[in-house]
Formats: sequence, C-alpha cells, structure tokens
Amino acid sequence: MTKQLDPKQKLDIEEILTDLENYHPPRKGWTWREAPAEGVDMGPFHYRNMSKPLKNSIGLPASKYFDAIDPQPSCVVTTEIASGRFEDDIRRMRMAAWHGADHLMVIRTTGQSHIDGLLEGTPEGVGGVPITRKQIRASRKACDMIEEEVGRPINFHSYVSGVAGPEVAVLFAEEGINGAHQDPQYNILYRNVNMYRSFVDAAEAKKVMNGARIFQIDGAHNANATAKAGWLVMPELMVQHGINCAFSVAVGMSKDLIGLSTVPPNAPPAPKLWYDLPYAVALRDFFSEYKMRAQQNTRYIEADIEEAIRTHTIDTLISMLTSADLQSTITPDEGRNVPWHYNNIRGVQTVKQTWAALDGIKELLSINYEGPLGEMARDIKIRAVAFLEEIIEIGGYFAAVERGFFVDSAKYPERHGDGIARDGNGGVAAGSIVPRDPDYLAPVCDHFGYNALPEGVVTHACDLIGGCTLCKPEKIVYIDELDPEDSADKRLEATYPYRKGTLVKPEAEWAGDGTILTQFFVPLPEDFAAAYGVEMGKRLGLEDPQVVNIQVMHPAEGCFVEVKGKVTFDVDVRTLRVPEKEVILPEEELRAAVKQLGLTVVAGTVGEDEHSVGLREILDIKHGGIEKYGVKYHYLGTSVPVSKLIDAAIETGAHAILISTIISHNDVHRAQMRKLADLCVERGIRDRMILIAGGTQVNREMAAETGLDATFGRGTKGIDVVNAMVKALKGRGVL
Ligand code: Z97
Repeated sequence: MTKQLDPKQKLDIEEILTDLENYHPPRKGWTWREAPAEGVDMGPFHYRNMSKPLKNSIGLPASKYFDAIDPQPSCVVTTEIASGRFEDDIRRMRMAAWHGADHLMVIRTTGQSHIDGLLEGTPEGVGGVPITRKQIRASRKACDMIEEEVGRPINFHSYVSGVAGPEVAVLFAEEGINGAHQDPQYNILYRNVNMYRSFVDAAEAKKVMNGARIFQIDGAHNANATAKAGWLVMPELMVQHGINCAFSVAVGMSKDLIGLSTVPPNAPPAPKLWYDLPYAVALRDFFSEYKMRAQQNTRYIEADIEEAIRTHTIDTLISMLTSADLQSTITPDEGRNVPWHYNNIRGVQTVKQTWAALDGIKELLSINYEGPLGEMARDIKIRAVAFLEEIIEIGGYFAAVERGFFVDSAKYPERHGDGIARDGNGGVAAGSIVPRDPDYLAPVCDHFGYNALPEGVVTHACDLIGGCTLCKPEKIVYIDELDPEDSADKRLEATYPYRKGTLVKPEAEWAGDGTILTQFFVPLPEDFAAAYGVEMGKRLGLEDPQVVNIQVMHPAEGCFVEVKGKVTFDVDVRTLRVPEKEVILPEEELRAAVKQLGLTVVAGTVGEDEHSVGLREILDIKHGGIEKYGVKYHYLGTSVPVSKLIDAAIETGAHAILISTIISHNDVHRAQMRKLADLCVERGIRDRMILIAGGTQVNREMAAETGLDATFGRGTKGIDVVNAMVKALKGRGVL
C-alpha cells in the first residue's frame, strides 16, 4: 500500500526514495476514464459528455460562481512534464493531476533515442536526465500516491525509442509505465537509426508493451512538426499512421492499445478548419478501429502562451466534433527553454474549459459531410492510398525511405525532392541484426518471434526459470546511483532549504531555481525594446535576463515584452506576515439576512470630501455594490456633515451608516470616523447602528482605533461591506 497524501502537505521526495529498491507498482496497464452514458450532474447543470468528477481537484477560475464544480472531460487529458529532473517532475505531476491531467508524459531532457542501452541511477551529465529505472520507479510511486489523492488512475508515459527500445520496453513493463510512444519510423527519420534494425527492435518492443498493456502512441505527428509546410503532409501522415498500425497488429499488439498521434496540421492565421476538419474526418474513416490521441498543433506554436491557447481551443473543438480518446496539451515552454509548471496547468485548463463549454456539441450541431468537407476528406484519402501504392510499386517501405519519400515539402503526388532520405546500409546500429540460432531460447513471457521452447514441457515460457521479471517483480535487479556526485541525492541536498527548510525562491523549472517571468510594455521599436528588456532585467537585479517573447504593438509606438531571469535572493518564510483573512459568508446567507431585516443604509462622503466614485461603486448594483445583495440605500451626496447622516439614519430607520473619506491631511479621515462614532454614542443610538467607513487611506485596523464596526481600504467590494454588516448584526443578536 502506498502512503496516503495529505493535501495540506508537500510531497516528501526523500520519503518516496526510501525503500525504493523494494517498491513495485500495484497496478499495470492503461486506464481510460469512466464516462457514465447517462451523463453527469454537477451543481446546477447536467453534462452529457463528462467523466466522473475527482475526489480532490481544483476547478477553473470561474468555478467559484458555480458551487466550485470541476467537470472533467470524458477523454484522457495529457500534459507533458519536462523539467528533466524527476524529483521536480513529480511535484508538477501532482499539481497537474489536481487540475485534471491523467496522462502524464515525461519528456526527458536528453534525446532518449541517442542512448544505446539502459542507464542506472539518475545521472544528469551534460545532456540532461535520461530514462532510468530509479527515476521511473520513483515517479510511478509518486503517481500511485497522487492517483489515490485525486481519486482517478494516472497514466504515466514515456518513450520506447532508439536502439535500446526493446530494453526500455522491458523496463517499462517491469515498472508499470502505462503508455509510450513507439514508432520505428520515428527512429529512422528523425534519429537516423538503421531502418531494418528499427523495425526488428519495434517488433520486440511492441510485443513486450502489449504484454504489460502499455498503450502505444505513434510518431506520425513529428512529420507535421518537421515539415516546411505542415498542412501539405496530410497524405503522408495517414501513411505513417497506417504503417505503424499495421505493423503493430502484425507483431501481435491488441488494437485497443494502438493510438494514432493525430495532429490538426494547420493553425491560424491559416483558415484552419478547411484543412484540419477534413483531415480529422479522413483519419476517423480509415482508422476507426484505433484510438485517437489528439495532439495539439506544435508546428506553429510561437513563444506566446495566449496564441498557443487560442490554437489549442480550436484543436479541442475539432476533437469534440470528430471524437478523441485522448486530448494532449502543449505549451510554448519547450521553445522558450523553461518549463513553467503553471503553463502545464493552463494547457489542461484550456481543454477543461473548452470541453465544458462545448459539452454535448454533437447533439446540438452536426457536421455537414455533404459539399466541400466530404470532398476534401476524400481527396486526402485518395492521395494517401496513392502514396501507399507508389511505395509498394517501387519496392516497399525501405526503398521509399531510401528515396526520400517522407517529410517532403510538397503536397503528394507532387514532390520537391527535399524529404528525409536514409541509407538502408547506414544509420546507427547498421548491420547489427543477427539471425536466431535454431536452438534459440528466451524463457520470458513476452517475446517476439521464434523461440525454441521445449515442446509440451512448458505452457508458459518463463516457467522454465520459475517466472521472469515481468511476472515476478522480486527478480528485478535494482541498481541505485552509480556516481555519488551526479545523483538525485546530491541535487536534493542542494535544494533542501527550499523544499524542507524555510527559504523561498520562485521556481519555474527546479526547486529553488529563482526563475521568474516578467511582462511589460516598452514604448520602443522591436530591436530597442528587446535590448531594453534585457537591460531592465539586469537593473531589477535578475541574473541572466533573456527576452523570451516580444510582440510588436505598433512599429513605432512599442512592444509587449516578456523577460525571464533568476532572482538571486532568498526570503525566509518566517519573516512573512500573513494578514488575518476575513471570512466572507456565503452569498446566499448574506442575501437571506439582508432580506430578513430589510437591511437599509444611509451613505455619503463626509467633511469636505467630494470624492464620491468609490462610495457609489460600493452602493450600485453595476459593479457588485451592496444593492446587488438586496440592501436598500439612501445616498445623501458629497461633503455631508456627519450629524446629517445620523439624522437621516434615524429618520429612515436605517440599520447602518456608510461614510467615505478620501482626504487624509491632518488626519481628517480619522477625525471624521471618530466623530461618527462619538455622535452616535451621544445620541444614544450607537448600539443599534452599524457604522462603517471606507477610503483609499483607510485600513481594517482603523475600526478599532476610531470606534467603528468596520473600516475598508482599496479594493473593497460591495460583498465585503454586506458581510461586515451582517456579521455585526449577528454579533448583536439582531439576526
Ligand atoms: C508529443 N509533443 O506529445 P527522444 N518516439 C516517438 C516520438 O514522437 C518521440 C520520441 C520517441 C510531442 C512531444 C515528441 N516526440 C514528444 C514516436 C518524441 C522521443 O527521447 O527525443 O529521442 O524520442 O508527442
């Protein structure tokens, strides 16, 4: 059993690492969300296409207006966690899970496919952190705790690629990884692994993944991300999906574990729908037996988070119109070279927000397959089939790769001759395929191809050795850090004061990194604005300031600039003073109390004060003033003598007097407040009148000093004033 997390406590990384050598995940394999066919009722609403809500979660910002409901899409939601350090990733995973991510893809900061074998420990080296048993076991252990906390299984995901692919697949199967990218075409095209070797490895890897019910995502979307014009490679994307699906089935993978990494190929300012919708329809026509993983468009992501979010919103709309089993979220952080964890959450929120807004869209609107959409979808399919036929004609897949058929920048059947061409005799691990001997024997349960098991002697291959590591986890050999310097222990030691001590620094990537992002407008043309951005970062005391986003608002008037940098100072949490928080009673309770009493107030600015806007905002319904909660008011105007307010209150039978006082020279604001209290005492009505003052120079402490019931400063809203009145009336036993 894993330890139960306390939502009020941070994850204890050291505790997760304790006894890790004996940890084995309680659950293996992929899990889909449960979406009740009858829909889900939440708060005041009925949803048609939602999964069961979470036990612990944080809703969208506006959920506070809707009983804090947090409707969760029916599809699995992915976020990519990419700090490189697993000890930091697992904290991000927890945050993402609280917002509704249940597919956590960990991208290592090193290209995993460059590594030809398994590594142990968690070395960071110079190339980033690779996949190792220690870090995935620790991450899976954390996921096991997190899934208990949020009340939904978490799918933990990584990559089975490179010439170590089969070994990585075994490692993943042993350690309970739930999903993985696996596509031999990826290795060939983008990592220059020898083409034959890549397919041989893929056969073994897929078989092992299948045994552990690891969900597979292919790599077709990379062609879109790499191509010069992403929208022209649609026929090729279909072909790549087709090859990986067919190959996966041929080696024995179950169809329900095969997912297409689909990507809407275009992005605004292109007329996106005219490309992406027919493409999505064509894909679903051809690949209806497989799962659709809708990857957000990454080809046209720039450094601007808002732009990315807008594209993602439309991508999610396309997913909802055409169906998606998995919705991925991407942020521009990879391009900006810092993974801000809050941007992961913003990505998840984009899907959640779009999904909730468009819930049940297909019951309200239907796609018009007649006319251009049907024609365009058919056109893509015809081109894809012709592409495949040509591949067969010229001698098959390997010949096609040699001729540079893939990632060509033209729209098939046109070709520009600039595709990625690979030599069948070249690439990493060329010539390393060895035929199996006739007596080849592998006593393991999941294994591809020929295996000379003694006939009739065993029913299960690994019975020969009393069980393999896939069924007997205790047989797994766990190796901890090999290098005492380049290790998680050393990294954790350095960040200890920020994780468990009292020191605080903002962080974007790793605990205690001090990285921040600042945003501002600079009234200069682009080049100067960028130079200014760096200069400003330096003067603010930031270490290594860099402009990560710049947008021209006008060529001469100026630019919006975002600068990241590191703060160099620590703040000790013990020096922070947190003001006591005023608890606001629920709106319904306030309204009921106001109604019960027929709560009435008189109000005015006092003394020589003509500043009436603040007070009127507090009174009027428009911006949430007290009127909104049912309070009746008599506004007496500006520069009203305190005695006149009191007379009016008595005359109208008001429960409260609200005064506003902005002017503060000679402490005149305090004097007016005191006068109000004193006069009410003098006239014998203090105990039946609630007295409240507000103003820009007024603060909460002044009530006690001046004898009023409550005093308010900047940022006050009508609800704060109603809350204070109702509480005071309750305190006096009137309510
Ligand atoms: C995604 N946004 O979600 P290496 N195999 C395949 C891949 O697609 C990838 C790797 C291996 C993207 C992010 C990009 N894809 C991931 C089929 C990576 C990883 O560790 O970089 O060598 O390989 O798909």
